[in-house]
Amino acid sequence: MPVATLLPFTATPNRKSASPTSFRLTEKFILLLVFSAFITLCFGAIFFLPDSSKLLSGVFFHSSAVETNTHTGPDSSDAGSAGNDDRLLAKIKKDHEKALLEAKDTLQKLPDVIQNDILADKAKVTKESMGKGAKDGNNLPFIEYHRPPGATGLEPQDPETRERRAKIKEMMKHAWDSYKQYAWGSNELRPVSKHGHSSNLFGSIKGATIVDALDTLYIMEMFEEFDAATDWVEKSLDFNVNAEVSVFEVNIRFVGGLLSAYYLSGKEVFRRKAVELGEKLLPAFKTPTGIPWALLNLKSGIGRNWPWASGGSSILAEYGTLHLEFMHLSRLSGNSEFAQKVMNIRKVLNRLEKPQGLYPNYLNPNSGQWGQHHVSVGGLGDSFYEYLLKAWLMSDKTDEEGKKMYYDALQAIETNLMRKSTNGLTYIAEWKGGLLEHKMGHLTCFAGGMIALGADGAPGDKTGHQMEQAAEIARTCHESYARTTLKLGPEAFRFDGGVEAIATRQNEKYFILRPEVIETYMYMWRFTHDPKYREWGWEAVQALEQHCRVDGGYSGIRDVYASSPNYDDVQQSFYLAETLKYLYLLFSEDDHLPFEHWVFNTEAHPLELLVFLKKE
Ligand code: DMJ
Repeated sequence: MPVATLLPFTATPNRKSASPTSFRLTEKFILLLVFSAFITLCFGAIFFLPDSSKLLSGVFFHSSAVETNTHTGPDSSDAGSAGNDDRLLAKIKKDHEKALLEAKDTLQKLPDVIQNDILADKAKVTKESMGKGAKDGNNLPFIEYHRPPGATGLEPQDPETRERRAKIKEMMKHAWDSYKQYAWGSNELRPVSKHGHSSNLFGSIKGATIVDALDTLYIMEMFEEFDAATDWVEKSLDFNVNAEVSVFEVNIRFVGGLLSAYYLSGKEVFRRKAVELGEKLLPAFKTPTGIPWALLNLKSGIGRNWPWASGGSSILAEYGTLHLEFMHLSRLSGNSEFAQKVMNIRKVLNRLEKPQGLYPNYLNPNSGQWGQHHVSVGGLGDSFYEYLLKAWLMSDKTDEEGKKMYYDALQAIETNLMRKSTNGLTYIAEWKGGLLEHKMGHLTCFAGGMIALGADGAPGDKTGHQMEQAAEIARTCHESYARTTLKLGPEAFRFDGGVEAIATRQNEKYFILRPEVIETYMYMWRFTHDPKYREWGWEAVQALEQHCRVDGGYSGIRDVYASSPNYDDVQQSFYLAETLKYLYLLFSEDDHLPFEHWVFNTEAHPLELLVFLKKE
């Protein structure tokens, strides 16, 4: 068919040749109009094709859901796919509108609200995934770990201090290596007979020395040893035991040790283990008053008190020394029960009448009444006072109740228990039903450090006065060492019968590597920088080396007045947790575990101030 028949309006019958150039102008114009109308029609038709939405969605919203539905769904027949595509397109449109609205909302929020939302979402995801995969059932919330300041310290500038600090690290190495060699996995080491030892305080829980020493290894940068200890905790630390433990001892050494190891290293295993153990201790609070039992069977959850404690009483220094650890457990587990339990202890105490403002050491958990009126800042009472002050400091000074209880108690102690000897030594006596026993325990010597730590916040301009008291207690405790033959302090010393700062009873002459005197030197050094505190600490180091160091570690001694040591054959776990740590810090710079960021639990385990943990 000739082209001309197809173009009726442009063809001219009389023309021999039909070349396009020979068209007239109007014909050209009409041809152009028809052609452009055709092109427009074709282009427009693309948008009416049934598959156009698919084409567009493929380009702009690559979605697997779209692909799945369009290719494999039950509606994939030609007839159904158009309707399906429309539904998908509508859904995509709706999702995008929702996302836009959410983005708009988010942009209107304050940055920390946005951050909190993100953290809550993360926590939810972690919790869900842990719920699926956790082995030990601890569903812990997500916590972003920040490396805290002063976890390790710089070398001291002064060469002598540097050398002394290095010596203390060598002592730690000897204590640790000996434990590792002869008693690995046991609670403590028998350094003379060279085997393991366990007191009944920990039931059949094992590894007290490992857990107690973790943070000391870390701050001394003994990382190889720290890793070996971590590995043991991961694989062998087991709280699923059918045994009775001391709630207080397990809390201060195990829970405290694990918490510090977590804060220093950020390793989740320590947080998990601390919370797991904390949960196992909770049944101890099942008493009519909520004042916990001293002893608890970890399997049955049955508690009881020491048979010797006044009429079945719980003990002030035990139930009063859970606060710091339990506040941290609530923080790290997201379970407020821990905090509620220890806050309730305060409630019970605040309802009670206190004789002369003093806290008796015994309290019956059934009746909520005091037992025997024995008051002491040493054994049975000591760390209760310490935890009131430290709870206030740890709360960034917001815990006004803790603050008031501490300073009121200290005032009552000053009035009723603190005395000066004939030759001017300040000491803290014990109070029995209104009568003073002029005896001071080695344990009481921690009070110098505590009073110095609290002096800055003392009400009524008493800061200077309390610093003087702290310095005097440090001097008295130093005298208790200086007046012995072996230059190590006795368990208790007296100020009666013509003696001052000397043990007079045979059963008070022993030294079991306790830390309290050195602890006070460390605090006094930090607050005053008086070189005598480092000198006194160094005297103790020399005595420890000379009389307590043996081939298989360090041993306590039975009589500090004897001419040569008679070993008790126990290397206490607190020697590594406290004594050596406080010595190391005494010869370190102040920015190593700075007080602005850390408080030490009563076993010298550093815990961060809670305010720094809120920042995530
Ligand atoms: C430690 O376990 C703790 O310091 C506790 O508060 C009292 N005594 C020992 C060390 O002497």
